[in-house]
Amino acid sequence: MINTDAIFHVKGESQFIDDRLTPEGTLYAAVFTSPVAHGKIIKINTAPLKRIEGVVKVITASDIPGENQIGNIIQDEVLLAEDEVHYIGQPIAIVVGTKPEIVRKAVKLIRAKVEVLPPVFNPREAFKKGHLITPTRTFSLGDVNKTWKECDLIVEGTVESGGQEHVYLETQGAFSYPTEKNTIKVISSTQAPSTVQKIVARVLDLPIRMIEVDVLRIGGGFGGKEDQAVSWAAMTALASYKLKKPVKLVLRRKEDILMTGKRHPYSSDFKMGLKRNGKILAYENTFYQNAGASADLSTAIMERSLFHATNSYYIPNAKINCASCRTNFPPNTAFRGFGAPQAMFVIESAIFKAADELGVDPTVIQKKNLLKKGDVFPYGMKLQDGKMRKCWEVAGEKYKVEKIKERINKFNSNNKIYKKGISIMPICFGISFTSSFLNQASALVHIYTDGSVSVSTAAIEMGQGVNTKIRQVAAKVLSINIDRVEVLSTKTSRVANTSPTAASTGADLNGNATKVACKNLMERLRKVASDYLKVISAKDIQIIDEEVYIKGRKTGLKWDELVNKAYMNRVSLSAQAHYVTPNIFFDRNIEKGKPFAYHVFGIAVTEVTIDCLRGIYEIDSVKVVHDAGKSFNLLIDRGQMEGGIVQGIGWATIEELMYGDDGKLLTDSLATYKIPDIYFAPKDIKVHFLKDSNSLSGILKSKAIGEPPFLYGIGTYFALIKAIREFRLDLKVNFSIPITPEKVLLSLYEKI
Ligand code: MTE
Ligand code: QUE
Ligand code: MOS
Repeated sequence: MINTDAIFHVKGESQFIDDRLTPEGTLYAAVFTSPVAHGKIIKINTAPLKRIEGVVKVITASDIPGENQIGNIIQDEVLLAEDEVHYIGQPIAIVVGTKPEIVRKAVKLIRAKVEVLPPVFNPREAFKKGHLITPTRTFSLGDVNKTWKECDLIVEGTVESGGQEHVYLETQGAFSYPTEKNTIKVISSTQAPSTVQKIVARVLDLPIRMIEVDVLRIGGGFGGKEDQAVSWAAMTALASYKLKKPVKLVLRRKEDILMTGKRHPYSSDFKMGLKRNGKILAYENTFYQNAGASADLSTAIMERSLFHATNSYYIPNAKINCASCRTNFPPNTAFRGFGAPQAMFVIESAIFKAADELGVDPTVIQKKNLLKKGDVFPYGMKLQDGKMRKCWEVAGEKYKVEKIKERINKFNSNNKIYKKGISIMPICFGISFTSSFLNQASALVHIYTDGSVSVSTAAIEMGQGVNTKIRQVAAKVLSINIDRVEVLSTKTSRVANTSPTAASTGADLNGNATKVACKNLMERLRKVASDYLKVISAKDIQIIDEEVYIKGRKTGLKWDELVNKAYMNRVSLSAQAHYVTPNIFFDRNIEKGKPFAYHVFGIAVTEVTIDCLRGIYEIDSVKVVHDAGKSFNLLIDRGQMEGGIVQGIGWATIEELMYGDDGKLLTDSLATYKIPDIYFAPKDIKVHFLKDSNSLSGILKSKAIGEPPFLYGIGTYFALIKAIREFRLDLKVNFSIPITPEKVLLSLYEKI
């Protein structure tokens, strides 16, 4: 079944914030932001704006009726700066006027007198100064200190990974309008409508019930529209509350790139101890997370880094440390993988270095330490199944990895200018929000008297196909044609207290809630049928493909008639259901528990070719064996795989954020910040979903698919390093992402 939205997207009929018809009298907002990375505001001069026709109002912090505070997990972020600014692009004032062009022009005329204070951009420097978002945390298993002396080899090193801009197709934005009695409706491009609702209420000093947030769909989020979607919603809500007019704010691409947070850059240390045969005995590391100027989701992201520090390996002695460091960048935020990619790049680097010193291929160490059923993670959870090793075996056989290696060796000895490299990237990713309370969802299902059905859940459709999957679940449980089912917009007045659509849990949580609601409705309908057909027990009634059966015998009663009978008999055709992921918990006092419903596994085999004259490279193929459980939508899951892989490769290779010494982002457009296009994407992406797999707690036995494929992109880094090595044996690897063609070229020829 294809994604319900696909045809509308292609025809340009899908509505994003800026496509929605606006009422007459709609005003537009633009944001005046900090020109310096750290400073004290002396004076803001808005006088020149008085001369501009069409400017209606300039809003600053003093206009806020409630709290000037938008921090969610930690309340450390103002909506509009008051006396200090902490990053370039931090909002200071909002200009509201009759046209988008007018307010943008007006913003440029505002003058800020700011006393510049020294900024900090490096997370290690911030750490030394004690600028932490939260106290450091450590996960540990066994005893690393006692183990080092048992090791034949100990490798140490540092690893860097850069940030990443989300480049969702639809930039951030919101549209708010006032209704009766001071209530405000907010149309927001967000993954977290309840967060937006709660914080808008806080800013306006209104009860949450007076704010309604509605999201039809968003043009991509990738994690960037959880907490980061709040500002624009709050600004438009504040303006419309003050002016009693509809107000719209949709960022331009450049504004979005400059003002919003990105993936967290990490700077990390590792130490790994092994036996000569490649068995890892001990692993210790420290992540210095560059959090930016305020917490946003940094603490939760830091936690996921801790959980994924040992990737797909069993390591009996591990000590994982993480510090979330406050710097003068925009607050960094969720991005597909949520701290796991940064953590996995570190351990894969450690393995690569250890393999070098042992004189073996990294795959020898990878394979030797791969997780098996019953192994314990540093956070205390036991692995429930043996699919990790299964993926490794299947990949080896299916893609004939040894044959590829031979072919590559031959190619490399026959070519001077072009060199090929291959890598294997195993992944193991935990599914569930690591904050257990977030693992809940509700659904509201209505059957109308014509037999058509609407479903409302907490899920946000962002291109990942969750609405299609929910439609499939409803149609399957109700046993009706999928065309009868509509998934409605995600609205806080229909489904309340929602968790963000994140952590890859959208389909699992909301699909399961939908399933429960539909099951309840079916039970009622079977009772209606048994009463009408005078059958003693409703258990003997089946409803299959829109027909009613008694013990397998057709009755002639059809779905629409049955629904109508229920209505005429005053039986409710609406159901609300709540679902919670069973048996998960995590105790942060001892840093142990069972935080995940299950794990997703897979292996990617990546082949690359570099041009050693020019440093440019091509990704020949990425071949994956992936455990998606029992997928019920292979088309969507394949789409998520391909998109995730390419996005992960982008982070590892060409997406490079560059800043001036003053902290100004220089790569502020898609001309200077290059993301993968179709020519850069792997020539060949093969995806094999592991057969005979299922999941007990995923929806309809499937496994979550959203984030894990991103992690395969890390393999491209190591394939490139291997290829460079073929040209230059004495390459000193400095483990650093992204590995741009420019860096490849330099590494091929620079003097060591
Ligand atoms: N796919 C598309 N097309 N657009 C997106 O914004 N976000 C990713 C992933 N796939 C995203 C996407 C991220 S970060 C997550 S957490 C999941 O989708 C969220 O959706 P799900 O929980 O329904 O998988
Ligand atoms: C993965 C995620 C999220 C997460 C934990 C994960 C996420 C998110 C939160 C979160 C945590 C605490 C809060 C809150 C949100 O945790 O997206 O509001 O108080 O928002 O493992 O993707
Ligand atoms: Mo995804 S980073 O959990 O929105």
